[in-house]
Amino acid sequence: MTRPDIAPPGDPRMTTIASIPLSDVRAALAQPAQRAEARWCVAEVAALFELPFMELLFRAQRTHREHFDPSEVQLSTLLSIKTGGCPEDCGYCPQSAHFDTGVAAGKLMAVQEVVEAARAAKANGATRFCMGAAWRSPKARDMVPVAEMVREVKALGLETCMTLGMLDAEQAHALEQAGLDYYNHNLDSAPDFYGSIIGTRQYQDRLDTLINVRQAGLKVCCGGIVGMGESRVQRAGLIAQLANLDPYPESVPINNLVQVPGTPLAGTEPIDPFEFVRTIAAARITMPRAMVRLSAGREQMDEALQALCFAAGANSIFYGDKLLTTGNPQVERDRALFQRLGLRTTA
Ligand code: SAM
Ligand code: DTB
Ligand code: SF4
Repeated sequence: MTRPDIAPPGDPRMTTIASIPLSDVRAALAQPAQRAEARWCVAEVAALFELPFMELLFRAQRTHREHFDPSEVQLSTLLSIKTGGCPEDCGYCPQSAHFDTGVAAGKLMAVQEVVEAARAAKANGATRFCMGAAWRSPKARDMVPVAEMVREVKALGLETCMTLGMLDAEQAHALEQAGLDYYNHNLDSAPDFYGSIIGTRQYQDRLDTLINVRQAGLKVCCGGIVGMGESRVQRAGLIAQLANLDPYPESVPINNLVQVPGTPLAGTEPIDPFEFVRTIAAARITMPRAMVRLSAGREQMDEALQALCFAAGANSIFYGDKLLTTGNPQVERDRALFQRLGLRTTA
């Protein structure tokens, strides 16, 4: 479906829209659920990126306000429950065994240690606890302790999220039965850029895991990374892929590459900060009801840039002094930022 709201004035596509009966256009605008299910083509998303910055920000802010309180931010805390030694070769990742990054391979944490970390996250104000493992996919023997972690963390009154790599249908079902709320599995990049970043797993593998997660009745957390040397059209390609998932993810983490020495992507030309904000805005416009998370890379950003991300429709962050293996702003610094911006955190 062509969207009347993204064609700039004078754009020839307006002629196409003019040829659609007005009643159809009105019906589409009146039924948000239908609009959300409409497919976005890469060119349409690229057209969003091409808008003048202020225009893009205004459109994103307008969409944000239709569905959310723009002064509210949701806090998720991450914990690496199994660090390093991963057999995959994701070119951005400090935990891949293919690269020498100084991250030591560890074992799966004990359930009670995980529960203690979750308790501390809750005491600090987080509402979601996301547990990540450096696996290609969980082994059968891992599923029992992992399910136990979900049950115990959920019992603390936190939303639970896990990111364990690829899942088959049975594993997704087992996690759902344990009470998992969200599964994080990122598409990471546009399909035509993906192969230059990761060789050990195909784009289709990721889509298959997302299908298994959805079919098990879990909520989907799925996003990507920018600043890996991709083009603007490829950033638009990532956003279009995410927005065209049916339904689109409930949570969309937008990561800015954290460059870690030893990974193949260390030394990549960093993305223009305004281009990062544009990516957030495009995610907000194309996935209006999703939680759009300003994810990795915040420690390298100043407060003004983070504020622009919130203005562009980000309404969630990773909160806590650490991401998985790299740093994140200290909680005191984040609290001061919320105070300065008059942001409230989700209770
Ligand atoms: N091993 C599992 C997997 O890949 O699905 C789960 C953990 S993995 C670390 C989760 C996500 O973290 C990746 O998909 C990627 O989007 C993000 N990530 C990893 N390293 C990053 C980096 N250096 N900068 C930004 N995001 C990163
Ligand atoms: C996501 O999209 N970003 C998080 C979470 N999902 C698992 C991970 C960021 C990792 C950054 C690099 C590190 O700390 O190792
Ligand atoms: Fe392994 Fe996940 Fe890192 Fe890829 S992103 S190397 S799968 S931990």
